[in-house]
Amino acid sequence: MKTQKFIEREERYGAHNYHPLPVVLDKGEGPYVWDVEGKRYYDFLSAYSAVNQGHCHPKIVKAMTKQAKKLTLTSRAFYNSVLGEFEEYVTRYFGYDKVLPMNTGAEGVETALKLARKWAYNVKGTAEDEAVIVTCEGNFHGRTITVVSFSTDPDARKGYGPYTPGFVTIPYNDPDALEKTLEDNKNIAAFLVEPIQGEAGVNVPDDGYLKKVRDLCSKHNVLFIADEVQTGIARTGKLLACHHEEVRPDILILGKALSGGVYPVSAVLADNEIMLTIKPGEHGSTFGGNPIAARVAIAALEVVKEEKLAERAEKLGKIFRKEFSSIPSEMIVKVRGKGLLNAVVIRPKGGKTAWDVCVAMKENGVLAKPTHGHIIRFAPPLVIKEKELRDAMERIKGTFKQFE
Ligand code: IF1
Repeated sequence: MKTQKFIEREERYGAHNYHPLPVVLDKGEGPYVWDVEGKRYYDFLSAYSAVNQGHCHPKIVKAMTKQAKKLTLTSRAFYNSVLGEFEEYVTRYFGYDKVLPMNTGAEGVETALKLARKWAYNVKGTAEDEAVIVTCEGNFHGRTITVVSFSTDPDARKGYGPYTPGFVTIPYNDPDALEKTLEDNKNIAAFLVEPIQGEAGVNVPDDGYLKKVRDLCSKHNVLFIADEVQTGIARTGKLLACHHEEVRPDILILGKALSGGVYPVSAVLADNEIMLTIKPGEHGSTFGGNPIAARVAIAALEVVKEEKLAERAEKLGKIFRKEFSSIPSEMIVKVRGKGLLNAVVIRPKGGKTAWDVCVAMKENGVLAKPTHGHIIRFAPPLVIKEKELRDAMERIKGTFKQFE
């Protein structure tokens, strides 16, 4: 069995920091991936929403390969002929004065935290080293030591102390808790929040939550930082999840599908008052804003508009949730989500868990993975066609029937 050989080799030579589903992927195209046995699957994870434009989107791959043959990396010690084009394109695209380009989502989050602290000291007038940033229970913002310092997930946080100070945690989807924290503590610099909590199991807040966050942050002169690394780039049925409530964060963090999953690209957008608090030499990254990343991101964002991915996610997401709600299975507690970012809460049955359902779905040609044990996230590439979505739904329904 080729699959087993690949798995055993990773087991032997690779760190054990993941427990992947037993499938070895070899090729991807649009909503499909193929394993080393040549079997085809619908990808319902999309690399955690990094492949919104579909696997190996030809326009994005072309942009990457063309640039790769010309100039790959200069560092920011010098200007390059592509970065400015990306900076102008992405700031106009999302409506901000400036962008600070990085590579991974976690680096984007770290950059946003640094901007918030700089702004607190240099603009708001908070005493040096006294700035506090509010985060939410159930958050996921990356894996650096500072970011896991404010994680409430023991698996992400335990054993990595000592932790970075300067963070307070409040319940998610609780405007009153935010208001009380902002009233009680004058040193709050910012509130960092996911418009929908991805890792927590697609935790969708009440309608109006983001609007209340926006108003409270404005009222208390605190920065509203939206982590749209996973919810952004059309995933939830709008270009940004914040757009469902027409709110504009002070700092916007993007990653994942900003590159269509072709290359690590992240970006932090903000207006001048915030962005210019970081002066030359005060922050950076070797690969941040490199020519390939810049070309790839422009192409990835063009695809979002050209292929109307937000509208697709909105329409197909409604079909997904409607079809899922009609599956008569005791294992399905509820389905929730927005656009094509959805999750199903599973009730174990006869010793069978969400993991067993995912293994069985794999056999039926659909790849998805549980998060936090009993929740399965379903997030196909936004380019999936309606008939492909319905075919995948039939396979998912058939899987649950197997557990009846
Ligand atoms: C893993 C899930 C986890 C993110 C948000 C920042 C980052 C992420 C809202 C950091 C990354 C990835 C990381 C990956 C699994 C996946 C994930 F939520 F998407 F499912 F872990 F929670 N903000 N999420 O979702 O971006 O540095 O990874 O580019 O670490 O296992 P990154």
